[in-house]
Amino acid sequence: MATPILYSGTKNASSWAMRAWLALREARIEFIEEVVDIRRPQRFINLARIGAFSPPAMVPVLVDGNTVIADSLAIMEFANDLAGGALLPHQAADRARARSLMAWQHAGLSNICQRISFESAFYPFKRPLMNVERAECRRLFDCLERNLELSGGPYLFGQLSLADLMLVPTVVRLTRHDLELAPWQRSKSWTVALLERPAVVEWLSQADALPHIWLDDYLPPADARLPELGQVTLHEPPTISHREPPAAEPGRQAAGSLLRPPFAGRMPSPMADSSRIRP
Ligand SMILES: N[C@@H](CCC(=O)N[C@@H](CS)C(=O)NCC(=O)O)C(=O)O
Repeated sequence: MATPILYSGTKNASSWAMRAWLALREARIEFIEEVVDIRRPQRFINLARIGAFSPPAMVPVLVDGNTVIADSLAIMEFANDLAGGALLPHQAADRARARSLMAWQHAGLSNICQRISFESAFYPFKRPLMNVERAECRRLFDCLERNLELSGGPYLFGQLSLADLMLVPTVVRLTRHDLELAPWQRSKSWTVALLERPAVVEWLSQADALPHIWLDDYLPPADARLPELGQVTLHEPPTISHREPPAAEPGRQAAGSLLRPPFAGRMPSPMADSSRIRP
């Protein structure tokens, strides 16, 4: 039988492809990897080629003989099936909990991933996480910590599962933005265990070697407050001020401009489409 082909994505841009790729690797399934360059401008023609055999015209896509699997979650489930179910918990209730976490991530993880692009994990400098992002991280890590407490670790359901793999790109985003994990010691060890897995190391080392993909919406609005984690509570009011920015002086940028110290003059112009979905 022919070896399946995974049409994957640019490694510092495609968190979706990373999940499918990791699941296939961890399930020890042999596959041919075809990296589809999703950077502009070649993005459009390359995705149109994918559209010739996969209606969503997106990556990842796994082609196994006549079977076209056009979604990262479906590829992950397929990998688990081929591995005899080794990548999901054995108990039905645990499997349902694992799939709940996977669905949460697949649906955007309460905006964490829309706000913090995968591309930004590879930038040479990082903006501080905003208050609202830290609050969402607290919600996520409180939940992960409870899972790890229940399972005893080292992974969310004891052994490595699709739920862990699904969250790897988020772990990369957040740890590389220096999220302080001290309040969640079990989760801290869990992130270390995930980031040390050979498949994760292999993907990230290739991603780190690629040219950065600058997105124009990385920086926060100029008037957003960026408080310390200690100031965050789950019930605090929204932190983004809605006051009107002062009018610009003649010949200068308005206060609402995204380019402001400390980044002013240091950001190359954006090269990629920042409007796409990014969990
Ligand atoms: N739900 C899909 C989403 C895949 C996706 O959005 N892939 C991006 C690359 S990371 C893409 O191909 N985007 C093409 C486009 O937006 O036109 C999955 O999980 O596989």
